[in-house]
Amino acid sequence: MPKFYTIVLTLGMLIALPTFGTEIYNHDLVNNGNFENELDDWSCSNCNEDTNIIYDDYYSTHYLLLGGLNAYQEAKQAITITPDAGKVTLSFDCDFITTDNINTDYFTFTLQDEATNESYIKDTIYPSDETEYCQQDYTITQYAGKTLEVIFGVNNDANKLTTAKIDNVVMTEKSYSKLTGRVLDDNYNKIKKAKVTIKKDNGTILWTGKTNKKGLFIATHLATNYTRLRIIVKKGNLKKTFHTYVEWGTNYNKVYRFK
Ligand SMILES: [Ca+2]
Ligand SMILES: [Ca+2]
Repeated sequence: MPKFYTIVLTLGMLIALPTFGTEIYNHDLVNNGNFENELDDWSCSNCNEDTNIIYDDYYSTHYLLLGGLNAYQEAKQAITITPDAGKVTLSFDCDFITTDNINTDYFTFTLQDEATNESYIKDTIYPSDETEYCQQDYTITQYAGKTLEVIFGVNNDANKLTTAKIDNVVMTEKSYSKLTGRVLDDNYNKIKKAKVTIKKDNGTILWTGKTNKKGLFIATHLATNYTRLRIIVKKGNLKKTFHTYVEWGTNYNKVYRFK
């Protein structure tokens, strides 16, 4: 663990703030990914709010509809992922609707580097694919720190329209987890000043500290994913190893009891 984090943790406990600095986070990076604010935050080529944002009465939601004869319509948004993001996922809902059978029509989803235009993901659906379903889920953690362009495009030739409905574009960034542990003895009494060491299963130490006068310890920046942690608690002659699974971007409250 970098020294900086140790200092932050110590101060955090002294002044009873749970965490500050780089905290756990678990949030959506896309602005207006549900198109409820029409095309705000999206840049659209050959499309506009009047024709390409549709209100669905049944589901009470707006969505983006791309597709116009003899045109390529495209909507895109640039999104920057935090450099130390723990896990990043991208998903969207999409229906591909075509009356054509020629593959000069298509829907394409592209994830590309804004700086270099390098494509990291390029998925294309053609009329011959005979699907109406193009919901996609991607894990894109490897692009942390980059600014990415999320691009939806629909191309049409002059005859027989092809469209794509797009909604709920979500890029979730999760970083770290936070574990608040309460250490109790056999009689459910809190144990103060117990030494706590948190290790990965392979023995790497992730965090060390002590329980406070309420018998609590607060371990932040546990940068692991679905990892079984060893929580080693020691006070006098008492020593016990507990196990807890943690996932990115999640708060945990656990009780560790000697019995
Ligand atoms: Ca919507
Ligand atoms: Ca066509």
